[in-house]
Amino acid sequence: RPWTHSDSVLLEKQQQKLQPPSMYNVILNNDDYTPMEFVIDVLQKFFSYDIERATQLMLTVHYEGKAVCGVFSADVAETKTVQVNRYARENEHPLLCTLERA
Ligand code: TYC
Repeated sequence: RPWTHSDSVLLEKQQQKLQPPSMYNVILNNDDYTPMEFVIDVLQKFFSYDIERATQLMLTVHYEGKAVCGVFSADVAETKTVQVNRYARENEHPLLCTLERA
């Protein structure tokens, strides 16, 4: 049977399945009001940092304006971002977590 356009569409779909998922940077952004202790707590709670690394990363955000706190697949990155922003709002802090394509 001759090779058709829909054959090449199918082949392309098959090949896409073999590609690794696109990855996303989860970014923590500085602000003037969120307590340092709260940011350290967030990094331990949602990103499994130990207290030393959490403190170091919090200070990087504080002095540099932002930092990548993790690189995850789209689903995980989106979930973590929503969870962090919800937790910050519940505790009435302006802390902002955002996403960017890695
Ligand atoms: N800049 C904040 C302060 O001085 C601390 C802070 C750090 C806030 C990191 C947000 O993502 C952040 N209390």
